[in-house]
Amino acid sequence: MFLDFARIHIRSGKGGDGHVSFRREKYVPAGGPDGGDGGRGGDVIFEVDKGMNTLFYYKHRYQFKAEDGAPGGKKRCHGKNGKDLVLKVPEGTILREEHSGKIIADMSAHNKRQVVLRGGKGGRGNMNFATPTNQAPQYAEGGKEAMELDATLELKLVADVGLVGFPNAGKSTFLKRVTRADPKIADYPFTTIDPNLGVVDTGDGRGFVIADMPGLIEGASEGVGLGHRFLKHIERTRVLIHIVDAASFDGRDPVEDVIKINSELMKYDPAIMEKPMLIAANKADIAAYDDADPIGRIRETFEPQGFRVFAISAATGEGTDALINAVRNLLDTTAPKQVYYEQEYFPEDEISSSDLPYTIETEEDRDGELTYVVEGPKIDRMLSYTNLDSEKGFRYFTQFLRRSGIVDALKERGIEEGMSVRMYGHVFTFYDDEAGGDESYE
Ligand SMILES: Nc1nc2c(ncn2[C@@H]2O[C@H](COP(=O)(O)OP(=O)(O)OP(=O)(O)O)[C@@H](O)[C@H]2O)c(=O)[nH]1
Ligand SMILES: [Mg+2]
Repeated sequence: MFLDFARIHIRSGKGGDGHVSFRREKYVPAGGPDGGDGGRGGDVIFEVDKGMNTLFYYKHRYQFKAEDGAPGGKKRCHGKNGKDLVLKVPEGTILREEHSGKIIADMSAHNKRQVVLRGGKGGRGNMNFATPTNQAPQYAEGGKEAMELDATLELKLVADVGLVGFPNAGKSTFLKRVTRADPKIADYPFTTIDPNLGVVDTGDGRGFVIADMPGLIEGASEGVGLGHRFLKHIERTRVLIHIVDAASFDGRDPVEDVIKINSELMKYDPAIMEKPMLIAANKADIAAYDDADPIGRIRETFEPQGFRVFAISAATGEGTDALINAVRNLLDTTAPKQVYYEQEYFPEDEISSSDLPYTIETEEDRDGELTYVVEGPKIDRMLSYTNLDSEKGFRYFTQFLRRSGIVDALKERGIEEGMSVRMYGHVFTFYDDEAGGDESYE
């Protein structure tokens, strides 16, 4: 079954916790800290699978999760890294953040593989925290949080040829005639409600893919009818066949029909009308007997405008070979033009400082020195994605602390310059520089 839309929830792996332990050797009464680091959480990666052409796999699956990193062990043992989760999608799949609709990844053109969510870093074991004043650190870093988000997958069809036209014009009948596809055909409008794909076998190995679309109607570019949902699929096709019912009995004029559809396409996206378009005057088996000569009028109107017009009967097959040949030749001379969407949602930047639960506690050591301990999931996450060793990263982090009100909250709790602040194993010395300078990092 063809499916061009799915909703999923993805989550990367959490980093493994760092370990707290101390070396135990014969004859060495108190060994140094030897707690190892936790493993990295797995990434969530999207990858194009050339063999897939539908999102059906995602119809009944919703939760996708990469593996968590394993905790560190004693004797400096590094926890195992979590396995990445690789999600296969058909070429032309667009991944969006569900709530904003922003694009995270367009799996087309050169983009065959994209890391979408990074796993959390492993926490450092206590072997990293020995200092001259504290040779037996009792703490280790927790593994960093995973990232998760709700996403939608949408398949932009990658067909060479798109069929456009009013409902009932004979698009599906044409697809069935020239390919092995078996679309639903009926003599009432809006028979087709999902795009159908078919492969034209030209016998010389140069086959191509045709996409049959639901019929368009006036106002489609503004969302009227069903067809507008599928206009986006037409964007990626290279050649269009505009199928018009030349034998329409219900008082419609085929020349007007072609003009109306073209104007909807133009309104939706002028680039669509830059694609080569062939006009197929369909139902020639009946239209040929019409005294008003509809096929002649279509030719007279559109050929001078540079369109090639083919009289065909999708029902009998008459004229379809000539049309298919013309399409084949056009494809040979038109370079594949692809629309590629740039990423506009970066999961790692979306960690906002608003809505930020955190706790502040104080610890007193034997000498009565106070350490402020600040914890909260977003702080934890922030630390896992920020490189505090780089000046830029450190500045970013301190700005975050200030913006989020944590600095003010610490002051309310009576912190003074020179006191220590600990956040998930990182120890900072507090300096409040009124001019907005940075706390320094020990
Ligand atoms: N006589 C004749 N009838 C045709 C021809 N092509 C299609 N029809 C008939 O026209 C009706 C509509 O055909 P479809 O192929 O379903 O039309 P469509 O363009 O796919 O319609 P939608 O899916 O609603 O957009 C059906 O009853 C077909 O049998 C033709 O060449 N000659
Ligand atoms: Mg149809």
